[in-house]
Amino acid sequence: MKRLIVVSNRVQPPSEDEPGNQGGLTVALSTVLRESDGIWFGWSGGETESFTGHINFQKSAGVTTATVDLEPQDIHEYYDGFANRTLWPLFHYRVSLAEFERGFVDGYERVNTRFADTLLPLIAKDDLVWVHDYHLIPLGQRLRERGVANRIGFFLHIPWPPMRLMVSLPNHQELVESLFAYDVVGFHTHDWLESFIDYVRAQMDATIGEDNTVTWNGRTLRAVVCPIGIDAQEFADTANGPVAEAMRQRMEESAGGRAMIVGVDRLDYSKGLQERFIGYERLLSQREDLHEKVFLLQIAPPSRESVQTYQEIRASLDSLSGRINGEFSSVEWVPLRYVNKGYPRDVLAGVYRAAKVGLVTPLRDGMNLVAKEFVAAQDPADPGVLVLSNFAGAAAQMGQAVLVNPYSPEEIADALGQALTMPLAERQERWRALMDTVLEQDVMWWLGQFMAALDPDEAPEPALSAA
Ligand code: GDG
Repeated sequence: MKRLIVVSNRVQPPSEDEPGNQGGLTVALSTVLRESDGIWFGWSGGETESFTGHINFQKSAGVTTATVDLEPQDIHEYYDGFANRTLWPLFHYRVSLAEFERGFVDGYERVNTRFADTLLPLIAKDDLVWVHDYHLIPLGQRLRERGVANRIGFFLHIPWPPMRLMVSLPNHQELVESLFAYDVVGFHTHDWLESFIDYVRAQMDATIGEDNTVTWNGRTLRAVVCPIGIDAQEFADTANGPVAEAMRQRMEESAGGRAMIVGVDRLDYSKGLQERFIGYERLLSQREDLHEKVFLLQIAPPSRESVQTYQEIRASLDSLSGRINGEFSSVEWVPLRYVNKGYPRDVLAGVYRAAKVGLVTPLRDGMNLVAKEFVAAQDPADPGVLVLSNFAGAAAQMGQAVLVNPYSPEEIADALGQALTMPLAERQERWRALMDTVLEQDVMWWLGQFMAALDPDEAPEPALSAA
């Protein structure tokens, strides 16, 4: 087995103390890193006055991590700046929220170069290198410039925008050209892959060969569709476990016989929270019969709080939730419970299980793991209903959910009405089909698909078009 080097902006090592409380990605990557004696490299999240390239090695639950601190200016320009204020909004189709500043580009290039210089001595001849996400698009090219001839793969966790949006990025060409340093470039869905292919065909005159191999300027990459999953069996077990069960009971008691609709999202404008609240408000206006009988629990831990657009969306949600509760609450009923904090995964599993409806309505999402977690946590005998945005990558695999246009308050209200009254047999039928997919195309499946494309010598390559 070849050694794997994973590179991502932040490193999320497995925890020895709380093995049940880590995300599927951590579990999956850790398995391969442990088995291949690999390294997980990235930013520590910490600051240093002056970048030295000092690597902090640690071993956690058998996984070696290697992290570096960054300068405040790096964090401002690379992370808060180009990654989160330019690429994130643009790649989520929100050009008007994207900020284009040369200083951000400089910081992004600088940090990617620093990552490459620091990582270079750690790479041995046969290592496989796997770079993750929009923070690090140019890293492969920086490594090639330093003589790295290893197989290098890149996986994008967020959407790839349509070509006509992509060209609004002043340095779009340079950024996309740098992807040709990779051997494999992975996307969650055919839609994102097609947008990428449209771009390279129209803007770069690249040649598209069989199996989405793309050749430009003498370099060939292979674009693959590889939808990420969760550790579904483990999550289902967690939802059946004691912590989740205690939480489910607490929720049931506090619901007092009312049907719970649940949303769980990082507080981010891509998740469609404002539109969701307005859709729920529409339901309450239209359906007086549901008053006192339902409530929406929205868990939304704050994220990227130093970015202004995130402060604005938080303020807007504070005001919307106040408006909804002000208008509809009674002395005994609060229709919207809006919570700005996070909970441990096993507690979350109990919350999902207590819910009659999972409301997942991002305006754009690369995949969306909450949709899959909600399904995995349900009780097969009495499963809740998933209401899912058409514009989440997950919709490509989860057609048995009640699919909605997340921009339409009417569609959200109608879907909630349908979900709340769906007969048991239909709920079971839809859930079984969703659960089969979530179990089959889980996070280890995703990892196996990508690794097979990255290292075709090692494993016979399975079909990559299952989604
Ligand atoms: C990016 C892409 C893609 C949320 N609140 C709590 C909590 N969470 C966990 C959820 C879920 C994860 O965070 C969020 O994952 P998503 O996939 O929904 O969204 P992003 O963070 O935007 O992730 C996305 C993903 O990368 C993977 O490729 O699917 O499209 O945007 O696991 O459960 N976890 C805990 N407490 C919380 O309160 N423990």
